[in-house]
This record gives sequence, structure tokens and C-alpha cells, in this order.
Amino acid sequence: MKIGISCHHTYGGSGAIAAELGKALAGRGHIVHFFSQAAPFRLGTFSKNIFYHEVEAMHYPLFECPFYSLALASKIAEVAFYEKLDVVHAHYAIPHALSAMLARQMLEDKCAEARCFRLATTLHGTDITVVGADSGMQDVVRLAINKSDGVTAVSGYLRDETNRMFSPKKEITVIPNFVDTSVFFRSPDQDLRGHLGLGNEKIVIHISNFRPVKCIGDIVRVFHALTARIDVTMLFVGDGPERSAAELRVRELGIADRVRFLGKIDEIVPLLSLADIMLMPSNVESFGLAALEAMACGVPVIATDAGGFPEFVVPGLHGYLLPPGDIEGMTEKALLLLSDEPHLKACSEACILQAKRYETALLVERYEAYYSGLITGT
Ligand code: GMT
Repeated sequence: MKIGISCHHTYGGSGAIAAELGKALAGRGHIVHFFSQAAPFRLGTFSKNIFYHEVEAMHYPLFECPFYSLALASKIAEVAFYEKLDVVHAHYAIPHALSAMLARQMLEDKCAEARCFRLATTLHGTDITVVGADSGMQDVVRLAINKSDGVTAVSGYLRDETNRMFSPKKEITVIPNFVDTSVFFRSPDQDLRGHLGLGNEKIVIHISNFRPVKCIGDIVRVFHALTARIDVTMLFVGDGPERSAAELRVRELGIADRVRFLGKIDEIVPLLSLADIMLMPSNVESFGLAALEAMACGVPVIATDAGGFPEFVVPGLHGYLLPPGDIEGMTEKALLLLSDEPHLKACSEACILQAKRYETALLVERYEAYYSGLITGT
């Protein structure tokens, strides 16, 4: 197949999933064209089957905002016309599915005989959150969903929320996030421990884009409580709007020497391989790719029972799930894991097994079958 993938290039789960999906599809012989503002952060390798089209929004003094969605639509239409794309896979309804819809109209207008691509849209969560914050966006998201040929969501939770909020005309198929366990596996590096100035203490890790939904303040509170009970260091990986406040709070609490803010790092496997547990106290998380990647590296997670986590984290087996904001509960469960070595080891092994159920190859086959169904209309 010839597949276009439209996605965000930034540090985040949807861009990671789109890039990994495209790479895996290319590895299976499909031709893949990426459309984004910059190269997706996980794209990395070269492949004869991968093409990347940078979408540059036009800046003009009269307009306050550059026209990214229109530039994206034009680029998709151009590539789809010349390369005869079979499918365009939009990661997010807005703006990516909308731009692809517009591209389709451009093609139809340009040439009545032009073979038009099928539009697959994957919902990752923020479409829903955006509408939660601004109900004026509801109709535009609904339009993008209804005009797609097929819609997938990354969890049962997100499918149900989408059905509740938009009553879409089409059935939404769940295809969960995935992880390549030949890349994400535990490979401890004692030298890295030394480079980071770590001793033999326990290590807690968090990886995200530090958006308010990640509840970074809750992590600081849980970690502060842990420092009073055990020898432990916190690794924060990523960057974003909540980082400065967290750094300030860490200093105020006098635990700055126990916390490392490492910033955005692409190579996260070495860091996950040092970690004993991951903290993900998000208010809501449509799936939680960072947690799955941690599990693949044998890291149990303390997360919330909100959103998609309960679909792949079994409490007591792969970590624990607590209600959002339950600092005491999260602290107790973290202590339970960090102070009971056999329990931690058993959970770590169970996490590795669980992650294998979300192996990239298995889920990419699901997307492949999904695209084929859209093309053949079955
Ligand atoms: O979590 C983020 O802030 C990034 C966001 C994104 O758009 O990249 O992640 C969303 O998509 C991921 C991939 O499907 C999911 O694993 C994340 O749970 C989801 N984030 C939220 O729902 C907050």
C-alpha cells in the first residue's frame, strides 16, 4: 500500500506511535509518506520506503496566525495526486483529519478521475480534551470524525468517551498503543548510574511533556513523602509548562539533591533500565504510552485508575492504580514496591510479559488489516 501519515512531530505519544507505525509499515514493504511540521522525533532511521514532507505554514504580515492546516491540506493533496496514495492516516481529528478531508476535496476538484485515498483517523485523546475545554470546537471535531472513512481510538476508554461526547455515525475501532520489545527491554548500564551521580538507592522515574494533565505537582508530593522513608532518587525526563513550578517546589522542600530534571531525551531505554518504578499520576490519560514502554523495560507503574491505564495495568501485578490526587495511596503503594524486593521483581517480570501482548508487530498487523478493509470497503 501507499500510505500517508499526518502527525505531530513533537515529544509525545501520538507522534511516537505515528513514527513507529510508519517505520514498521515501511519495514513490511509499504511506501510511507510522513507529513508534519518537522521530522517526527522518533523517525530516526533511513529507509527506501519512507518519505518525509515538511509542511511549512505560510507567514504573511496581514495574518496573525500562519495557515498550517491549509498548508498541510495542500501538501497532502499534492503528494496524494502524484504518488497515488491509497490511505492517509491522520493522527488526531483536528487539524490532521480536517486537512486530509480538504485535500480530498482539492483532488476531486482538480480532476474528477483522480483516485482518492481513504481517510483513517486515529484519536489519541487531546481532541476530546480540547472540546472539554472549549465546547465551540465540538462540531468541527465531530465533522472530522464523521467524514473519515474509518476511525480508531487508542483505548476502550477513549472510544467510549468519543461516543458519549460526539455520537459519531461510524463505529470506532480500538487499536491500542504498542511497543517494540526488541528496542524497549531492560539493559542496565552501571556506568550510566555513575555518570548520573547515582549510588545504590532506589530510582523513581517520570517521563512526559509536563502538561497540567500529568499532575507533576502530585509526583513531587509523593516523592517528598518517599524521601522521608527510604533512600531514593527521582528522575524527571521531558520538559513542558509545569517543569519550572516543579523545580521551584523541589527546592522549597529541600529535596533538590534527590531529584534530577534531565529535560527532553530521546534515548529513554537506558534511563528506564535504571528505574525501579514509574510514577504517572495523570488526571486522565487516554492510553499512557510512557507507562507501557516502562513496563517493557521491567518497570512497574504507579498510575491513576482514570482513562486507559486500567486496560493494561493490573493492580498488584504490574504496579498499582489509585484515584487521581490520592497522594497517600500512591506513596503507600510506591513504598510497598520499593521496600519489598521479591514483590518488585515479580511485578517487573510480569510487566515485561504484559508489554509483549502490545508488541509493535501485532498491532501494526491490525492497522494493516484496517487499511485494507477501508480500501476494499469490507
Ligand atoms: O500525553 C500527552 O500529552 C501527549 C499526547 C500526544 O498527543 O502525543 O498523548 C496522547 O496520545 C498517546 C498516544 O496514543 C497516549 O498514549 C496518551 O495517553 C495521550 N495523552 C493523553 O491522553 C493525555
